[in-house]
Amino acid sequence: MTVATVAAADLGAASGRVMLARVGRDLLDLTEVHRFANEPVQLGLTLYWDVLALYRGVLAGLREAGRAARAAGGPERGLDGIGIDSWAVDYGLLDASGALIGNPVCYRDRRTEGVPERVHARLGAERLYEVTGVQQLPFNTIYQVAAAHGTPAAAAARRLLLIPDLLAYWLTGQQGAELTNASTTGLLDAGTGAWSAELATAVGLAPGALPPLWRPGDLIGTLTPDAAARTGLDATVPVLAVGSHDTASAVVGVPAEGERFAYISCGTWSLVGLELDAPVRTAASHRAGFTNEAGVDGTVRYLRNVMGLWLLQECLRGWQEQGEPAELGELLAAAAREPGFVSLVDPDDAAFLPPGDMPGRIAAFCRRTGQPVPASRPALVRCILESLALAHARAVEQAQELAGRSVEVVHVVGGGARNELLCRLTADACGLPVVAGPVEATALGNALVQARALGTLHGTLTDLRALLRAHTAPRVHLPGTDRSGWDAARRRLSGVPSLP
Ligand code: LRH
Repeated sequence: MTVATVAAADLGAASGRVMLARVGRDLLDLTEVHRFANEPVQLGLTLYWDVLALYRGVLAGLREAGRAARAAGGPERGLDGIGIDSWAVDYGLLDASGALIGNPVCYRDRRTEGVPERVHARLGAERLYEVTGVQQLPFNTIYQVAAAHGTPAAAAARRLLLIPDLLAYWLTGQQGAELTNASTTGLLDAGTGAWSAELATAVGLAPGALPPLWRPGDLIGTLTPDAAARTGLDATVPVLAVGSHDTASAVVGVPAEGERFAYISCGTWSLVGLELDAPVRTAASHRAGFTNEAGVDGTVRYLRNVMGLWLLQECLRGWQEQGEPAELGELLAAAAREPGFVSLVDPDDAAFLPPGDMPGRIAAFCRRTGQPVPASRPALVRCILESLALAHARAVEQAQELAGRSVEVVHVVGGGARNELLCRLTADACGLPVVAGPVEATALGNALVQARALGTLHGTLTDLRALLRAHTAPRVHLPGTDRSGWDAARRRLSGVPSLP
């Protein structure tokens, strides 16, 4: 086929969207056909995802994608392919009949507090890092499973499916685990590329609970009659494995040339790192909190989680809830006029992870570290964005040191690429040009991998990125020449106790 017409379903922690993409050797266009909210629900002590609402959103989006594709003269069956990606680590449990047991728990839930320490006391933190290569964030699947061990739900569980795989199961009836997302769980042995039976057993997973692995590009299955009827698509439409971890798809969607680049996939999180051929599993890398996640085509996503725009999103959500919403564009413009380097926080401080009163927690951080509490909303936003830019720069620098590779450009993709102030501050803090865009890198990466699986495109990630460069127009932010403010800020923050 010379043009592949595919749907990319991309589920983020705040919203989901279905994009219709048309991809050919000299064609790449993407249209958003459906967007829906993704709001976790606090019920009693637990924070859940409303995964059935996500499924409903995906079905509605696929229906819309098929309708739009047919109207534009696309394939008779509606679509040539469907790919699903989402945030990492979270999962649903199935009972012996294949039915979902309860709602998946959100990774920001507090159930894993203190759990990594318990797991490490038994298995050894260093050894876990050697086996999995994965950074030890409290919400990794392995700690969530350990936290739930002994509950009635865990006792009834026969299968664990990560979120995109759960949706693919409902669409096709096939169960599996796509590799890039599986690599975030802390249950995959990076040496063998297979699930670690030892780790699974150690946290109480039933034998066989972890399903066979799919690789990006594999055929998952075709639509069930029910899914076909609900989407108006033909039952022959294939669901294809893509980089189902959103960050893996986003990295495919980085329009880089060559290999001397760092990327920041910037949304709710900032995932900051390098694309490597081999993992870095040194003690220094472990201490610095770097992870080796599986990328598409056997690449390694060597990166660090920086708390990202979550800090700003939570402020906005809080103001909205109090009935005093802010207009983001105006707020960013005002933040750009604020004086710099007044107050800085460490965005990675564990206090910022759960939902809640973000301005209050930032104020508490400032008080604790002897800095002025931001006196206005613009001052608060300036503090958040400067702190994020510094954290980006620190991670870019550390990644280069730890991996022994130097970079000449930083690509910012995802929603954060739209935030000019953040991109400019990041360029200044890194002392490197920032190439900002595409905003929809994840959906583009998802669609490109599908088009290659369908035989429309050929070649390596470099070839896919050449197509991206020809069809997207990223914006370049050059760094300022005066580094003195940033250097002083770095020194100031490195004196703060919560920093490594
Ligand atoms: C970003 C992301 C990130 C994970 C986090 C849970 O959406 O997938 O890569 O660490 O969510």
